Amino acid sequence: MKADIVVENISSLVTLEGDNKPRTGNEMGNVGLIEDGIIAISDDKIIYVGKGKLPQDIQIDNETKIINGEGKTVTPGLIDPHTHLVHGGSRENELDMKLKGMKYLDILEAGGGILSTVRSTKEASFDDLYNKAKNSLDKMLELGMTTVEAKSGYGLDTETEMKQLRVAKKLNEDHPIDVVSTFMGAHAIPKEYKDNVDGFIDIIINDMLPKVSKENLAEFCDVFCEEGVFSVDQTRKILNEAKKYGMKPKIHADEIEPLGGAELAAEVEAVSADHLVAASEKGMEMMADKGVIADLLPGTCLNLKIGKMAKARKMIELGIPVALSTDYNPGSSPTENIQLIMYLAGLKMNMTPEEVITAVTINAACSVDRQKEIGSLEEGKKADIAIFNAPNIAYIMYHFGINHIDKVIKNGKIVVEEGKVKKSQII
Ligand code: IZC
Ligand code: ZN
Repeated sequence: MKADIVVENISSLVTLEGDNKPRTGNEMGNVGLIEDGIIAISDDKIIYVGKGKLPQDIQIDNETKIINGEGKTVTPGLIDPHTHLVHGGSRENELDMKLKGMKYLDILEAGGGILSTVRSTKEASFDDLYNKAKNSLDKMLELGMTTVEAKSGYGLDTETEMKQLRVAKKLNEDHPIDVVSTFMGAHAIPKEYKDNVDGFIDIIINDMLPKVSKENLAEFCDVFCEEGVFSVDQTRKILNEAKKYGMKPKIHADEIEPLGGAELAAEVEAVSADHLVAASEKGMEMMADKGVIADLLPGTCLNLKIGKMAKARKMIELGIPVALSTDYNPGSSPTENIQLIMYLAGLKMNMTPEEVITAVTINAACSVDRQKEIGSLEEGKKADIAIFNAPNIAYIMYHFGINHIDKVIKNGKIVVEEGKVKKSQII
């Protein structure tokens, strides 16, 4: 077979080779590292991963692009399984309130927070939302991300929820990054339903879910299960309905208050429970038992000034597969920078560099149910590859606050060079 691209002499080739299952416990530290590695690509697939030279049956000719991997770390393209990518406006006006000590849920209660972004998103046209989200996707690609989950939830009415999801679908078609969609109509309670939450849930169940499903706009369904937002019973009801349409459950669980979101995630066999800063020990044990992925978002904890982080070490010890995300959104985590999240996971949650890489590759792939195609560098998988200007993975997390990406290969095409999106990729 002929190779179109070969990356050779790779100082640290991090393959994550394995069985396409979420990694737990000690397995999270085993990243399949090859020193002096080599990887070959044909069309959009990986055809060889190994050490030293290519075997005889892989041909190269003068059309083959050869990349020197000396001094570089090569990993699977990074995957972000939790973002609120598509939204209108920004919320820098809340910074002052936050610095004066006002809490996230109090800002929401006063009609700001998510509800402020709902107003901006309703006002925005399809093109406004598309262009803003595309800009973020370009930044994400430059930071090494090749697959990103994107939630709705800034419409809270059927039409605007569907507008957000249609934007995500179009971006998935147009942009090099793969966008995986999640319906999150249950993200906040609209003001007009403040005293009639069940009325709003009826709309989610009887209007939004059937229409979103009919247009095939979402693969997952998520609910913000939190004090003053949706209760455990309400979350259960919505997710059980979503399952009837084939949507896989995710939960914003125990982000601020210990409501029992982790327990519910185990009960409904959610693919992931996200945040979990306030999760109970029993909830964590139940998640471990059911194999629910803990998707942790340390950037949000930092930015909300909540003064603590999810107990990543405890979760790994209990055998919960851990993934990491930016939670990119205009309120609690306005950053596209997964490399910054990787740094925080290490320095603030004591995850090792190996565990962190596992959490943003194979475990993140499992969190968006794409583990058969992406998340590791193995023969037959998609050629989604991040090449870092770093001799090893520890260096990426140690030298913090900058972008370490040299190149990104997506579907077998070089889409980022010297840390910048190639012009031909810009639609
Ligand atoms: O816009 O504040 N936590 N949802 C739940 C968010 C944060 C996003 C936001
Ligand atoms: Zn979120």
